[in-house]
Amino acid sequence: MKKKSLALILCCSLFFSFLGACGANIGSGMGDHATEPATEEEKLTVVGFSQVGAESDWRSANTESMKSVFTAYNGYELIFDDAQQKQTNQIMAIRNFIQQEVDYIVLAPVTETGWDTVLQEAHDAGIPVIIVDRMVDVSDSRLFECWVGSNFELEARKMCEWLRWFCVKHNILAEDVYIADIQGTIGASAQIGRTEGLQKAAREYGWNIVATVEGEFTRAKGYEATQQLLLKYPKMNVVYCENDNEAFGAIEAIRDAGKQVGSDIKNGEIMVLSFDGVKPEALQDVLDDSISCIAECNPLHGPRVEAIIRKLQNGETPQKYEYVDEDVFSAYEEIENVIVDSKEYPITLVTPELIERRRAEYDTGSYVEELPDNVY
Ligand code: GYE
Repeated sequence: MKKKSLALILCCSLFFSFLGACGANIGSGMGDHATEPATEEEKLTVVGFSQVGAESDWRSANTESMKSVFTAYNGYELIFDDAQQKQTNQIMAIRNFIQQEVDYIVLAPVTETGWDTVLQEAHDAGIPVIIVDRMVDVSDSRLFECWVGSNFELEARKMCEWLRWFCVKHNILAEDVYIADIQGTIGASAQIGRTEGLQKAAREYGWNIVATVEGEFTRAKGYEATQQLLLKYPKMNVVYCENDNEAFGAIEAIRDAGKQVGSDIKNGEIMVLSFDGVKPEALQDVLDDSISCIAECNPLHGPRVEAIIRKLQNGETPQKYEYVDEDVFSAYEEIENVIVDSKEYPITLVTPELIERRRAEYDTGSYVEELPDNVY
């Protein structure tokens, strides 16, 4: 894409310079957009992106992924708005985008409900809306073009299958499993799916859920919640964190309470489970047995949303709901895969090499720019 854009922009520049329109100034595509008024041919596509906030590593990677794709170099002007986890801010941002007559609105909604009115306004203004990450629950699905994100309940079910097999392999009885669920932001699709997946598995396998508490997807809340849970529920031996940042807080709280983090729950360790697997630190925790298993949640939606916008610009109809493929990470070789709804999902073994790769990707910025296989 970048190469194509660059080629196009260079061609335009050359053409106009031959006509004398641009004088001798034939610079890079990025320089042209930044310093010169765009010609009709070079007009940037304006995208308003309402982002939830900056609550987690997942979110930061998601923001970076969007920013790295929607650049002037690639033919876009991105108007980015951080809603600080508040739906009212998102509604305000969307209204501003409508007033500014952006070409596309991209919404990463904080919760599922409460979007009908503002999306109707965008619809009436003729601005296509693309939903990314969490879903919206609206009465008329024509209020948005399409959605791209993760299957959060599937993530949870893969995780629970891993836990089930771990218990089988280590002779841990279901009745001896005491789980606390530290939930994400209540009403967010990621919370709803991950909580439901656990509840269903607990019912099916006979695990005890000792508590279900809010953690807002943050490290601070993960710490605070775990601290209180440890005091209230001495039998708790599994902390099911609905994202990595909560898990980082939970690990710290367990250690601060003088207890051991780890998978050996038969001998008093407290197992931490998590979702996302974004930062190398999270994978390192898996290797160190501080987090026993992570169900991956992929934040690299920038190229996916861009592919959707290109389709819309070409008059094509994108798929209404696009789920991305995701891994499960663990350092236990004995569980090679899990089966959910008759489909087999491999478990990716976390190794020092895998962590190094992720670290290098982070250091060079290639993690956020990575073009996932299933985009084109
Ligand atoms: O798992 C969490 C973030 O909606 C998938 O939100 C996203 C979740 C992600 O804050 O870390």
